[in-house]
Amino acid sequence: LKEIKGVIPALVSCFDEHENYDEKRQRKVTSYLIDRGIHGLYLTGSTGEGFLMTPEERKKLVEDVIDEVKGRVPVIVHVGAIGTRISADLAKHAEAAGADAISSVPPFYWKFSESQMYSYYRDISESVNIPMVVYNIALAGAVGFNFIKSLASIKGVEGIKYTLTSQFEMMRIKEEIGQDFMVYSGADEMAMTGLSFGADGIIGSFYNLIPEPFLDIYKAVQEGNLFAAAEKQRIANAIIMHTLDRGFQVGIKAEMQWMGLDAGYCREPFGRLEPAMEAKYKEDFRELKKQ
Ligand code: NAY
Repeated sequence: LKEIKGVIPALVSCFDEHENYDEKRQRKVTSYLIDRGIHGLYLTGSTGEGFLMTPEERKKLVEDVIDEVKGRVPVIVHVGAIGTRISADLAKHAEAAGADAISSVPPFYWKFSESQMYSYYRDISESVNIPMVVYNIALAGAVGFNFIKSLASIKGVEGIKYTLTSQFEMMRIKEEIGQDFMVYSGADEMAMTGLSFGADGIIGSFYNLIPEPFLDIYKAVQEGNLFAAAEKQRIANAIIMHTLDRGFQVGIKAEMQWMGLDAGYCREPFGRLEPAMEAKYKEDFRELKKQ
């Protein structure tokens, strides 16, 4: 897992106007992002609308993307589902398809106990020989520091994607679990501070849309140039805030289209951009992009 670092888009999943998975668009978006210099890809996560896809669709997307990537960048596959059996099956498939790592949110909805969540990560990790990245996000019920520590003792659990605003924990994870335990910062609007607090990489939605300022931020933080990194973050955040107003899943795909990259549409119930607001939204985006 130590090789996977830097700017990693949580890749959008491409659907056509009838919500069918669209391989052609998916391959195009994949190669386009690699050409723009991103360092890895994270598939079928929150941005990738993974929970709105069937396991078969998830597997097909994973195969297509890995085939398109052709080893140019590492690929992490999010295999999270409520049930261990489904996740382990997705994990085994990801490994066979050539993924470099898997990742998962904890099982959610029924408020599973820590011991149940522990068995979930243990059983999935045991089913494969590639590393697991725990995905800590409030949407699935965030887990606390002590439990992260206990998950880190499972063979195969080698990192965490930390999508919470309590960034001081990233530093603590590195200090108490070990510098080799990989930390990926998951809040795009705090990429700069996440990296400054010791994250090895950033995984998020907006690296599909505007990877450039984040590639600059990553480089600037590595060089210790925090003021330059903060300035790039400020510019990126104006676009993030503008997009969050409309719901980022729909907003990002619309904006990608305006930049000449057709990533298709979202699955329902995310909906579409309302035609009445489209012109103003587009104009504001163009202005922000000029910065
Ligand atoms: C994934 O799996 O798609 C992600 O890593 C997405 C992480 C995103 N967080 C949430 C809550 O969805 O990229 C962030 C987020 O869109 C961004 O920080 C804007 O708030």
